[in-house]
Amino acid sequence: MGRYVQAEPYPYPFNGDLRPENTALIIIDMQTDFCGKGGYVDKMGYDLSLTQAPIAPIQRLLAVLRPLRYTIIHTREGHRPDLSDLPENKRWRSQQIGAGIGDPGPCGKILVRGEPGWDIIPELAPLPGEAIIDKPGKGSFYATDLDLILHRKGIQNILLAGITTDVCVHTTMRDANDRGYECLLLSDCTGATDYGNHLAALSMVKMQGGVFGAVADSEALIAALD
Ligand code: C5J
Repeated sequence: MGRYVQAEPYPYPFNGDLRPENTALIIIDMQTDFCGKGGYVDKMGYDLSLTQAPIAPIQRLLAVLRPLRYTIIHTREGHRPDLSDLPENKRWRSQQIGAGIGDPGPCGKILVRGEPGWDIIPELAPLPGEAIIDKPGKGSFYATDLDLILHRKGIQNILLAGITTDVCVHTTMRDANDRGYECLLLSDCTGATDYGNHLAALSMVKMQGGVFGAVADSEALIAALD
């Protein structure tokens, strides 16, 4: 028996043990800086429609998962106001592309905690009781208490949504996979600053029999929960 999502390259999860008690949806970095006008990604000149595309699918998924009492976790990439946790090379690179982290912009200081651009967009605002992980890097485990929280909750399966597919979502998925979590990347609930990179990121997961886990769209997940 068991409960499986029709996913690629294998029905997810591998053991059919998909329950609210052992499964978390992690929504990565749905912040104005990554998908809103005047934010970091906008300042870099990328097409915002690509990083905005997952907003509606994530909203629909939350409407299903929240009443079923699945664990929902949100992350935010950002740095302390004194930038003491911002590596010099990360700052320098961002300056080269015209969106210096810590510099003032239309949404406040770019990627700085507490600034308007750093906040999660209102459409996907966390509800009380949903953990928010503040991270200084691309991965959600590095320099955070995410692993501790997941262990305390007994989470085995991680559903991944958010932006960007090829950067923070992938880094988190790879790290989660190494830690033994069974991961599902939700293709329509993620987006990248380049559509080709989004597709490549999905493809990478599916190599070697699912080297980092599996890929499905949110419809397939919702169908499996019915
Ligand atoms: C990036 C992220 N792309 N959230 N951050 O710098 O993927």
